[in-house]
Amino acid sequence: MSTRISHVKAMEILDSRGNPTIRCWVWLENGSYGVASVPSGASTGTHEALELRDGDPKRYLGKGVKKAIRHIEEIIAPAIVGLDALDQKALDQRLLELDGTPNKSRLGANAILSVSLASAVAAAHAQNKPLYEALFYRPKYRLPVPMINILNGGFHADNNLNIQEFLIVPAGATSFAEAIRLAAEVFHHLKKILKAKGYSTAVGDEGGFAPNLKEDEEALALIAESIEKAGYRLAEDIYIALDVAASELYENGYYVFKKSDGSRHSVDEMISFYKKFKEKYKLISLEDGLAEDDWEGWKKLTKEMGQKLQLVGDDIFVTNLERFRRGIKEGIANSILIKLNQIGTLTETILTIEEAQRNGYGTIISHRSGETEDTFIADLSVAFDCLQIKTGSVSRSERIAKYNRLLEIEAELGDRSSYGGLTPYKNFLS
Ligand code: 2PG
Ligand code: MG
Repeated sequence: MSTRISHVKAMEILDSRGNPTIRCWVWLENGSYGVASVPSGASTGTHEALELRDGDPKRYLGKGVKKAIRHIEEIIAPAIVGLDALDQKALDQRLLELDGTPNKSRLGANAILSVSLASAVAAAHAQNKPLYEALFYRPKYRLPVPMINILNGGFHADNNLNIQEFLIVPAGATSFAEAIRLAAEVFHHLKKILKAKGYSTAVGDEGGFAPNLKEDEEALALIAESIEKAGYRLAEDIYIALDVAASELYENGYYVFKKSDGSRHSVDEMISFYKKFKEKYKLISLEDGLAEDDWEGWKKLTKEMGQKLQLVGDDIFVTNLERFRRGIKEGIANSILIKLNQIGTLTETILTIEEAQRNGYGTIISHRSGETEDTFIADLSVAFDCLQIKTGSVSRSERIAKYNRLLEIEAELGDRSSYGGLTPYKNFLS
């Protein structure tokens, strides 16, 4: 039976922040089909591929995606009908040609990505394989270490924390299921501790708590305390990581703590904060410690801390092979955050993952702060042996959907799987 694409449909749905996004269906001639929904960021890098919004103030405050959907149905669909869904590269190549711009601004990266992913899902269904296996066959797979954002700040919460994400990393667990259990227990202990101190236990965009605190560092102390209260050892069972999302703090060469006291900090001061956090809280991973175009600062940060700390490039690389290659050449970071919608096709995303792996960079598959119940990224992380995934807290169903999918994959694989554990951090443990 033929795995050629027969038709494509798309519709406007809502993401976890109540903003419109795209859900797309790709059908094959043999009757199989795939569905995919695309996410949307808040702290987006300026070098990301373009997310096309209608800009019509009468609908969804300008955030509608009807134009992107029209592009799918009127421009993309007629051009891809007849292509074989098993040949993802050819499909994505056709999508790139149809768009013809460097940042997918003609058709919209949201439109293009939804088709690219829905077709990959359709191909998996047609072959009657789980998605991870259809994406990449391995005799044995490794489950990623979850980086769980249990305290939210920055653009993801209306509190006074400048740092966007405070994450726990249960790398000392022996399985993915155990990692999730540890994380959930710490989450509940953190809630109790916050409550006892009279802090808010309401959650932010990614399901982590979003209290007002005395200062950012207090979040680290509270998390360390909740790890201990839960009966685990900091930096043995569970580590702490940060995503500072520092592009959002950057102004005229300084990093400004806009959400708290408005103080300005140089690159050197930022690096000394990170050194203190490494020392006091045994920080294992730091994402976007500096801004997206602060290449000189990043070089310095990597030189000074890259031997003992995972330094993750998100906004600076934006999953873009060109920017990432420049970073590799200039000795910037030692790990890359991978977001499908920063670049806009599955094939380009895979090329960036493979480039990272060839160059000894860590790879973290990531959600966006605006998500849907789509679980594609869970399978993606397993298929390409990425060893780390960042997909929010252990609350809010759009986050849990990914963790639940990984639990399912681990159970389904049984002896054919192992857990990433300390492997991705082996250079940073001393
Ligand atoms: C990030 C992401 C996801 P956003 O900065 O890493 O956590 O946030 O999707 O808002 O860019
Ligand atoms: Mg980030």
